[in-house]
Amino acid sequence: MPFTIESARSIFPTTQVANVVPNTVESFNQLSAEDQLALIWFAYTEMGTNITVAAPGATNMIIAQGILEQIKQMPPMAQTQVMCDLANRADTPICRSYASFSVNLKLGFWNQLGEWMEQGAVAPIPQGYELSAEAANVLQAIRAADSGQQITILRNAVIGMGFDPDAPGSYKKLEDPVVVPTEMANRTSVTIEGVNNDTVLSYINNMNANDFEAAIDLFTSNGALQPPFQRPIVGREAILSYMRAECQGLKMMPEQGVVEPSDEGFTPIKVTGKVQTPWFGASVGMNIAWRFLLDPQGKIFFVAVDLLASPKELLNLVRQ
Ligand code: 45D
Repeated sequence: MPFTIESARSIFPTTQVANVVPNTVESFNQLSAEDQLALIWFAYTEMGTNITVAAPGATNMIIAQGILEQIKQMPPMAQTQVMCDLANRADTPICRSYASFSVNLKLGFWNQLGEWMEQGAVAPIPQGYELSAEAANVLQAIRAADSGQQITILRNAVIGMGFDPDAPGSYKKLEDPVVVPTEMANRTSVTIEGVNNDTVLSYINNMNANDFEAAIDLFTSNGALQPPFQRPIVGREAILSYMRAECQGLKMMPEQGVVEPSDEGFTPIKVTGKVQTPWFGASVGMNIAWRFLLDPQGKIFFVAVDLLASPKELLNLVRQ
């Protein structure tokens, strides 16, 4: 076999990804908890002027409701302490529960706290809070990023909070409710300039229909999916649970692509376009590349999803 998962990761090596995301999150994580909370507050409220957050209906907020109510009943100082604990990854019962939340539940949790902070029901960021010089730099980096990069920075900052007793990400995550795939009659089908490969088209169409079982059937049994800035997730079962947790309600709008000649039967295909998350709907279109490697049977051996450095990258379909 000419490829391993590791070597497949570097197909289409000229693809420029948004390194501003991991770099900014890394600097963010060095800041004090107070700076982190204030910075996210500023970034979030600034973005709020042109973005409407719509929490995905499928998120099981019930699981977080008890903790949210508990926080709401606390005196303001204690509320601030809970939020600082989350940012500090302190070992507290609330921080442990938070770590067990799914990504969507973590976002929904903070979204609720944010609303309450705005209404004054939960301690707000003190008026006139002055960011440290380092934090001001991080905020500046967020302002300079495009909206798709901004929401990815916010998301990655939020999912790293809380206390995971073992290695990061090792906590068994509570699962989001499974959504029913879109009925056949109501499904959409995409066209991609330069690509009419059935596997690629079915992948996108099934993902847009939340039909993860059908999407997973397109992978080889040891196939892998690599999300932006992450290691590949290997094997159908692992990919399926990832999709159930993180792909509900995504809208994928591929635009163009290129099919490379095969190498011992393995075909590299790059597709670029936009993806919308249910959290922000049509107000944020993320610039995305999919780098597929299909095996000789036309199954997905590997697909990387990249958040692109700039819109210009949408046109980078150069051959390897
Ligand atoms: O600390 O083909 C306050 C895959 C202040 C799958 C706050 C994919 C205090 C395969 C404001 C209250 C999934 C990889 C905090 C494709 C404080 C595939 C609150 C790609 C924290 C295409 C902050 C999918 C809040 C992609 C509420 C690229 C922040 C999906 C909320 C990307 C932030 C989705 C939110 C993204 C961020 C979603 C809701 C980036 C959501 C981001």
